[in-house]
Amino acid sequence: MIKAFIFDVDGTLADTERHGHRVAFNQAFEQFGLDWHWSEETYGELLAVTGGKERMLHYVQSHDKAERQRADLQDLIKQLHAQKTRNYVELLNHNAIPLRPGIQRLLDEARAQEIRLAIATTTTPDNVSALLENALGADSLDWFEVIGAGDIVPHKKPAADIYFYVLQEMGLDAADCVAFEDSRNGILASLGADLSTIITYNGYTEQDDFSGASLVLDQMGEADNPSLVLRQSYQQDYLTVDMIRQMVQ
Ligand code: XBP
Ligand code: MG
Repeated sequence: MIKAFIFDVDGTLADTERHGHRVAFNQAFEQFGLDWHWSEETYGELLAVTGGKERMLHYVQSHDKAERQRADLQDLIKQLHAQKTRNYVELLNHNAIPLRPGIQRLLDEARAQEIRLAIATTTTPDNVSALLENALGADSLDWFEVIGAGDIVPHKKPAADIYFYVLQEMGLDAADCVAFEDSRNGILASLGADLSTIITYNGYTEQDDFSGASLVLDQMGEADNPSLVLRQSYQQDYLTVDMIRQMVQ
C-alpha cells in the first residue's frame, strides 16, 4: 500500500537550475566583485556536485588558484551563498518558475487520495518555500508533512541521509513510499534508502544513468501536454496515482 510520495525539488518539481540557481550564483559573484561566471554548459558540469556551497567550493578549488588560497575561503563561500539565496528568492518572487507539467495535477490527485507528501532536497529551505509559494500559493507548504532540505543532514545527495531523515520524521518504511527524482545523484540517494523511484529527467540530466528506477519519463505530462515516453510505451498521456500504484506495489 503506497502511503506517501517524496519529492525532490530542483529539476523534479520545477526546472530551477538553468534559469534560476545558475543566474542567482552569477549575480552573487558579480555582487562580490569576483570574475567567476557559470555558463549554462559549465553549470551542467558543476551539477555533479550537489549543494550550492559545496558546488562553489569545488569550483574555486579547481578554477581559481588565487582565491582558493584565501584564509577566509569558507567564510567567503558562506557569504556568497547567503547572497545567492537572497538573489534566488528575489528572482522567484518576481518571476516565478512554473512547476513542471503534471506536478500540480499529481499533487492534487495524491492529496485527494490521502497519500501523504514530503520533500527531500539538497537545496536551502528558503528556496523551497519561495518556489512553492510562488507556483502553488501560500498554503501549499502545508501540503507537505515534512520538508527535508539543505544542511539538516550531514551528507547531501548522492548520500541517502535526507531520505532517511524524511522517512524517520514520517514514521514510514521505504516500502510504503515512492520517491520522485530527476538526476543520477538524486536516484542514488533515493535507492540508497530503498525507495522505489520514478524519474522525470530534464535537459541537464537526460543522459544520466538511471539504473534501478521504476520508471523513467520525460515529464509527468498532462492531457494537453503528454509525456512522450508514456504515450510511446504505455499508450497513456500522463502519469496518474493509479499507474504508480500498479507499477510499484
Ligand atoms: C539540487 C542542488 C542544489 C541547487 C542549489 O539538487 O544541487 O544545490 O542547485 O541549492 P537536488 P543551494 O535536486 O538533487 O536536491 O544553493 O540552496 O544549495
Ligand atoms: Mg533534482
